[in-house]
Amino acid sequence: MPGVRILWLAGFMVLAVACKDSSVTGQDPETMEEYTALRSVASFPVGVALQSNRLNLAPHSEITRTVFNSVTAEYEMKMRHLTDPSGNYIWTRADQLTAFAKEYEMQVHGHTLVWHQSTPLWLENFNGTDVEFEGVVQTYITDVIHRYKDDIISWDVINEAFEDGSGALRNSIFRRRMGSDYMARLFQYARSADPNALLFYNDYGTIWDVKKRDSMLAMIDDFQARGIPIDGVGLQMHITYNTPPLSDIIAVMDAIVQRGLKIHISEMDVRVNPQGDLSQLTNARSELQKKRVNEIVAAFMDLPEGSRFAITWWGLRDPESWLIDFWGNPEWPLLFDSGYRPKPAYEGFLEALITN
Ligand code: 9MR
Repeated sequence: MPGVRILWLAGFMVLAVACKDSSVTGQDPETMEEYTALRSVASFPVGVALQSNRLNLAPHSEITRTVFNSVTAEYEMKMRHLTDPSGNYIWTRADQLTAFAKEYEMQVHGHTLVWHQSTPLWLENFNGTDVEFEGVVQTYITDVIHRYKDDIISWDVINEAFEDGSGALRNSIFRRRMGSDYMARLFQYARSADPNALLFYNDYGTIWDVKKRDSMLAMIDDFQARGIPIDGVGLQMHITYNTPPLSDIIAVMDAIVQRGLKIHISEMDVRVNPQGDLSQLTNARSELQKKRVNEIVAAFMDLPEGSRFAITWWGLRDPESWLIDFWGNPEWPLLFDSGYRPKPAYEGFLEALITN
C-alpha cells in the first residue's frame, strides 16, 4: 500500500488502552499498530476539527498532524470565543491552533465569521444605530481575516443562516440590524479584507431539507447574478449510517458544481446509533459505517478536481463527539475509537482514496 505508514510508537500507555478496548471494534490491536496516513495518499485536504486544549495531549496531537493535513477550530474561532465580554479580541487559542497547523504543514479552514449561535452578548446588546452595528461587524470580519491572512486560506463567512423546514432566513440579530440582504454584504466585507481567501457558506440539512437546500441554491444564484463573491459551500455531513440516500448527497453536490463552486464536506460524522438501540458498537454497525464513509469519499472523488475543496471530520475520537451530549445516546460517529485506534470507517476512507 502506498503512502506514509504510521508505526504506532506513541507510548505503552496508549497501546495498553487500545488493547483493553479491543472489544469495542472487535479488531485485533496487533493489526492496528500500523496504518497508512490519509494525508499521505489523498489528492485533496483531509481535515479534522481541533480544540487547542488537545494540542498538549500527545496521542491526540500526534495523530492529528500525522493523519490529517487540514484543521478547523471546533469552536475557538467563533465570535463568542475571539472576543471578551467588552468586545476586545482574545487571540491566544486561535493563535495556538494556527501555529500548530503551520508547524506541521496543515491548512486551516476558518470557522466561522458569523453564526447566530455564537453571537456575543456585547454584540446582541449593541446600542448604537444599525449603521454603527454594521460597521462593527465589518471591522470584526476585517480584523479577524487580516490577523490570519497568512495562515487561513478559507473562511465560513456565515454558518446556518436558513431555518429548518421553511428555508426562510433566520431572524438573527444580523438580519434584524442589517436587513435581509445582509449575507451579501458579509461576503463583500470578507472579500475586501482578503481578495485571496476562499469564502464559503456552511450549513447542515441542505441534503434532506428541500426548502433549505433551495434557499441556499437561490442565494448562490442571486449572488452570482449580482457579482457577490462566493467560492464554495460547506455541506455539514452530520449523517447516519443509512440516511440520507447517497443519491441525494450526489444531487446536491452536482447542483453546487454546476454553479462553479467548491465543495467542502464539512463537519463529517456518521452516527451508528440514531435509534439508540445499541449500548456498544457492534461489528455489523461498524461495517455499515465503513461502507457509508467509503461511498461518500468515493462520490467526492468523482467530482471534478477543481470542485473538491476538502473533507473535514468533526472530531478525532468517538468519545469526543458533540453528538453524544446532543442526542443523549451512546454514539461512535468518528474515525478513531476511544483508544486512538483507527476504526473500520478509517479503512473505508482509505480504500476510497486508494481505489478511486
Ligand atoms: O462541536 C462544536 C462544539 O464543540 C461547540 O461547543 C459548539 C458551539 O460552539 O459548536 C459545535 O460545532 C457546531 C458547528 O460549529 C456548526 N454546526 C453544528 C456543530 C455542532 O453543534
